[in-house]
Amino acid sequence: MAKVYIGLGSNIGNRQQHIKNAIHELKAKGISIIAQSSLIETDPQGGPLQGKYLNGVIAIETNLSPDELLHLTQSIEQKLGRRHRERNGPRTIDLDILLYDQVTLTNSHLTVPHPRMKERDFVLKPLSEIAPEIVKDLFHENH
Ligand code: A4P
Ligand code: MG
Repeated sequence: MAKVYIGLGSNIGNRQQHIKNAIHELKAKGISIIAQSSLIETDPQGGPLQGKYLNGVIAIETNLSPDELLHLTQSIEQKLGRRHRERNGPRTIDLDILLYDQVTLTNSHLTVPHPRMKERDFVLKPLSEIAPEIVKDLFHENH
């Protein structure tokens, strides 16, 4: 089983409900949720003028490979009504694979660890709530 951290973000409509629905969809696909941060309201970073986000992080356990998991998270984004693909633009739900065990990988559609997570308080804050030691390590490893 791999332990994976997933970042959740929503800034359209009933943001809390979208996040709940995404977690429900993951469970329905056999994924165990082993930790869940609180949800925080955050100012949008990058992209066009848009509403505030609700952000959180969950820890899951899965037998899916990184690519299979991306496929699943993208199908959940689609199912929950994410249609606009504007980069950094508003979205009903965004699921980012932050960390997958100790795996480091880059291919045409997936980079793990998520390349921008270290610059983003809306990721680091909820992540440090459920995995403080990981956040500490992130900043010690590469210096
Ligand atoms: N992709 C590559 N690596 C990954 C990964 N580790 N996890 C690819 C998920 N996807 C990954 O993503 C674009 C492509 O990234 C995917 O097709 C996938 O193959 P997307 O979700 O379609 O587009 P996006 O999310 O708009 O772009 P991007 O570059 O992923 O942006 P981020 O990093 O997700 O940031 N401000 C606040 N306050 N809160 C937020 O949640 N989110 C963003 C989006 C910007 N500003 C924000 C927030
Ligand atoms: Mg994304």
